[in-house]
This record gives sequence, structure tokens and C-alpha cells, in this order.
Amino acid sequence: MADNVDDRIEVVQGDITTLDVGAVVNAANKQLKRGGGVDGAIHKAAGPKLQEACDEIGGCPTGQAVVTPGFDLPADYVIHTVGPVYHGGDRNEDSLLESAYRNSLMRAENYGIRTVAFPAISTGVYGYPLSRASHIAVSVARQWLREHDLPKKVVFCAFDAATKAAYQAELSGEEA
Ligand code: AR6
Repeated sequence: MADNVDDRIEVVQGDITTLDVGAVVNAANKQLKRGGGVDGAIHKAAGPKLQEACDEIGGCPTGQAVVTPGFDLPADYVIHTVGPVYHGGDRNEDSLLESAYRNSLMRAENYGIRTVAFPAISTGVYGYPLSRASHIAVSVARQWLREHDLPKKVVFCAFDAATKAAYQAELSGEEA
């Protein structure tokens, strides 16, 4: 295990669909039906076979994760996870978001994926406060990486500068 797990975490800003990684994580919905945001971008870049693969799986409960090929994406796989809709914080949102990250990492490990890239799950249409969501993302990744060899690397792909800054602020804090 690495002495400092933060050496295995990277923050980048840009479009997750362009990343040449083992897997990109999709912020999907429970129906696994193509939506907007990062989900729409991933479906557009992967091509129509991605929806067919999602339809075969049929759906995914909040906090869980399922895997499809990446089809036309540079990434080999897409890990589809469903983050919680934020309703103010009293509806188990934090533990559901933690589960979404942890189950995605578990899927990556199961598929032998070395590098996995995450968007900021639930912070778009689903309304999660950015600082709370980035705290959860970084905490779960650190804990996972301390205890597991795979994935070797976690990339947090921020679409905008505010999201990138939120991850950097989390990572500059003490390793929890
Ligand atoms: N690359 C990286 N990040 C992106 C990209 C991209 N190409 N496009 C958007 N983001 P959202 P959610 C960022 O709304 O809140 C969909 O309709 C975006 O700026 O995509 O989990 C699904 O079908 C934000 O920081 O996901 C669901 O119904 C982050 O990705 C619902 O939205 C997440 O925003 C899921 O909502």
C-alpha cells in the first residue's frame, strides 16, 4: 500500500469523455436512461450501444453501481452509479453518496481497473452542495486507497473551476 494515498489521487479539469482511463464513472439515473449533464455527454461520446447495454441491465438503485463497456469512448469501461437527489441533507443523502463512490471503486477493483475517473456525482441536476460532496468524494477515495491496491489511481474530473477548487481544498486538508 502507498504510504501517502494522496499520491494516487489526481484532480483535472475538463470533459471526462476525453480521458483515456480504464473506466469513467457516469452520474446516471435509476432507470439508466440517457439524461443530461455528464450522463448525456458520456452517451453521446460512447455511441448508441451504451444505451442498449444499459437497457439490458435494466436499472440501478441509488448508491449502487453497474458496469458496461465504454464502446466508442477512450475508456474501456463505464461504471454507472446513481447518486442521491439532495433534499436538504436529512434523507440519508451523505451515506448514499458515500455508497455511490465506494461501490464504484469496488466495481473498478472487480474489473481490474487501474485508473478510474469520477465526475462530481450529484452536484449538478441532483443539487448536492459542492463542498459537502467533494468532502465525501475525497474521504471515501482516501479510505478505499488505504485499504486496496486497485484501482491504482483515482482521478477527480471537474468540469468547472469551482469544482476543481473544491477538490483541491479538500486535498490540501489533513488526510482524515
Ligand atoms: N465531464 C465532466 N463533468 C461533467 C461533464 C463532462 N462532460 N458534464 C457535466 N459535468 P450532473 P447529477 C459535471 O447534472 O447531479 C442526468 O440527467 C457537472 O458540471 O451531470 O448526478 C442523469 O441522467 C457537475 O459538476 O449529474 C441524472 O438524471 C457533475 O458533472 C442526473 O443528471 C454532475 O452533474 C444526475 O444528476
